[in-house]
Amino acid sequence: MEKNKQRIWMGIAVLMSLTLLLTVHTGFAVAAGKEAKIGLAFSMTGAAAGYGSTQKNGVQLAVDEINAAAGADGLKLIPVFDDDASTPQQGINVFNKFINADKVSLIIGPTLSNTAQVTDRIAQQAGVPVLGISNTAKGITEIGDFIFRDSLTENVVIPNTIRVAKEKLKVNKVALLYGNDDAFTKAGYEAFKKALQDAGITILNEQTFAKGDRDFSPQLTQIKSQNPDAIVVSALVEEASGIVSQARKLDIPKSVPIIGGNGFNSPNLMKNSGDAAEGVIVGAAWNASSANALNRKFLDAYNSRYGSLPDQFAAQAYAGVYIAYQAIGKAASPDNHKAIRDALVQIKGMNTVLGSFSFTDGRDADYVPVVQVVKDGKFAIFGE
Ligand code: 1QQ
Repeated sequence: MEKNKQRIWMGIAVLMSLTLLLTVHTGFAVAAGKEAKIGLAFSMTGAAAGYGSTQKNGVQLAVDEINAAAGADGLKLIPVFDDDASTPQQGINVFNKFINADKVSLIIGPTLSNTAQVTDRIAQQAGVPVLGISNTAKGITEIGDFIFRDSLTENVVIPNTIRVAKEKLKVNKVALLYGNDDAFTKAGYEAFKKALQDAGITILNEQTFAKGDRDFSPQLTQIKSQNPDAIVVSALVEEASGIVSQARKLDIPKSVPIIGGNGFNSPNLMKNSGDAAEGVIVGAAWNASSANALNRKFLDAYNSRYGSLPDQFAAQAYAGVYIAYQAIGKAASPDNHKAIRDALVQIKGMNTVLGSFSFTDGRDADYVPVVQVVKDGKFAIFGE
């Protein structure tokens, strides 16, 4: 009888030390040895397809690193990718599938704010956490307390861009051109307008276009006739590329810079517009030249796997997976959406490829933006 009791106590002691060992090694007290599905809704087709493929690359790289490091006992991620087709309707289908069929721990995406402003309501209602990695329009995280993002908003990035442009380029009067059929391009326009007004810069002219437009010569001809110091553009990369190319074809000289918002942050701008893109100025949440050690490692790993350097969208995706993993790992179980949400709120000063990362009280990203200029076909830090 005594012997049996002793054995039971020994068993308990061994179990406890094993748990302790696992906790010390992985940092995850309870979720060790488990798997968590994450849903990834990216635009692989449609108007925002220029962003989806590098987002997917960034996620895949982070997931593979995490799973390799987790070993046999650690928490592993199972990525479930789906194409949101750049439309709210397809975004809704994908979110419903992630929530009801795949039963994911957390959703990363969708690519566009225009889609997120609809899909995130579904996740909020279901109590499933969402981490946006490229949504920059205002109002996304206000949808509810399950909605987070690691992308800096246009309201944070644009005032900084305009301030630096005014200082360095002596911009006093501009023309403003924006897409009026998209939540992001409209939010970018409003952010630019306010930043320009606050900086005391005159807006000579406001022009609009829509997704899928190919000919911007009517707007640009009018803009040219008013001799602005710069042209300020809020557009997704397809339309941005057309505007940049056609401005130079219409002989608006490069001494009149084009200043863009987040839609310009894709290397597709240079691929599509070639030399015309030289000198374009764009505020961003990340630049490849960031000296942070984690970032150097990320650049090498991405480059050796995909044969190209990552863009801002890949970096935000890669950081997003690590942020999600940390929160899921802290939760009692990958099914406990509320605990994952609560763990996301706690993330402060996390070392990521975006720099030291925290969420604001409003679940937006809190880190420092940069201003870039296109130089020799690449995004360089403006003024360096
Ligand atoms: C948004 C954006 C796009 C340019 C990124 C894909 O910032 O929709 O919010």
